[in-house]
Amino acid sequence: PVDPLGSVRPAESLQARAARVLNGNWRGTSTVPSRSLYPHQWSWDSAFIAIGLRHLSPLRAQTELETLLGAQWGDGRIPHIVFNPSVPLDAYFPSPDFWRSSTAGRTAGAPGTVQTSGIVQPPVHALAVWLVHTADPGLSRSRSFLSRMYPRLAAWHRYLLHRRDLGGGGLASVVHPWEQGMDNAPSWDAPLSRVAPAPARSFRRADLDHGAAEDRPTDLDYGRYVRLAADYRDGGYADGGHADGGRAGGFAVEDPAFNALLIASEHALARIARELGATGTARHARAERLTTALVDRLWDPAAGMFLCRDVRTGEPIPERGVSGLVPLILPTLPRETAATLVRTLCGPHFGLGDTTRLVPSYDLTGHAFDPHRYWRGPAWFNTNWLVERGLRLHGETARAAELRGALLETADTSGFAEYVDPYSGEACGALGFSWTAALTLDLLH
Ligand code: 9YW
Repeated sequence: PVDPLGSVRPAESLQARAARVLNGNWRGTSTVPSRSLYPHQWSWDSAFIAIGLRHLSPLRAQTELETLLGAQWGDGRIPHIVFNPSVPLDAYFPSPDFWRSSTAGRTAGAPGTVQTSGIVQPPVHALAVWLVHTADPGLSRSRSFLSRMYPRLAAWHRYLLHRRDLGGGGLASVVHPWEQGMDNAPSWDAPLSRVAPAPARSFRRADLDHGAAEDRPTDLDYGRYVRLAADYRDGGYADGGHADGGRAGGFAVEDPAFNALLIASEHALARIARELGATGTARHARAERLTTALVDRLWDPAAGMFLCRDVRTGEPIPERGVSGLVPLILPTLPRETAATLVRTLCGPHFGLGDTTRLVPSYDLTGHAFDPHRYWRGPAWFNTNWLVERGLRLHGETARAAELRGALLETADTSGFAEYVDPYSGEACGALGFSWTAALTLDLLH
């Protein structure tokens, strides 16, 4: 860069630019995922953001999580969006007047003071709380951060393990594709095809004001998302339980990434419990039982990875998505399972270190693969960060280092893009995306 007086200034470092993104997206008590596309607080975004923010400001990282957990419902659920009341209603769809949390969610204990959505997102929170604590234990203790967060996190996990065990096998189910966070992943196509779409004229997609239509989910997908969310709302956000396999006519899926993050968070909760003076043993034991259930129910030996399970049909969903690689973050995965996952990651379906430098969100050889459309092929930074962590955990240090290098380079060249073409690294979606910047900071430390 050349300033007006003609002297050359040193280029701003990657770290400084990542910090600038996060500062620009900070709204005083939380961070928006993207200034243009997502103007409120999102649940799993905030967890990833806090993991990066802790290197910049441990206080802000704690505040980010406190704000989110402050919007927790009485039944323990952490909503996937906490709405900012100063943002116009038409800036994002579905808006607070769609979810109507404080009225439709009253029985489930939705807060009256803040508007939220009524569905959830992956439980990365206990992991984030623990990592944020370790960045500045002194500050954390002086603010009683862990002792204030612990009961909320425990209630959150209780909600998922009891109210959401719709398959009856000990795992949590998602009742909407948005809950799993990978909105239009091909794994949802079959279970979603049974849902009657809401008519296109009954809602207006605000996302298309900011994002290219060919990079976003289709209108038909959106119609189905709207129908599922409206039905859940109209049922008072009640969870059916195992007896009827969830609610009649709805959508219920056991997803490997969602459950792996729950297990990783259960291990983190054990560490938090120890820090607070308990033993944490029962929590580690529960994480162990969950790991066994995950392998029993979702491991597919022929695919060499984990698959989603459709709770309605009881059958595995034969689509290879990055979600099925995320259990690599689990410390006590059987050795052979972890080794097979690494082989799958580096084989033709994901191509890591061969045809790709970042992990695509979906099978490169799959019938629905599209390198630009959202969760149907592009590489995302949060899932890649998880895989990098998993590789390191299982001793694959050279592969982890390569992936880390590719992530840092692509974050830089793409302008901290929301997601990228898995072959070329070309930026897609929004730029200046918060979790991309946050996880860049984390990888730099
Ligand atoms: C949407 C905010 C969210 C993420 C999700 C992602 C997307 C919202 O953005 O969903 O309107 O499509 O799929 O994982 O939390 O970044």
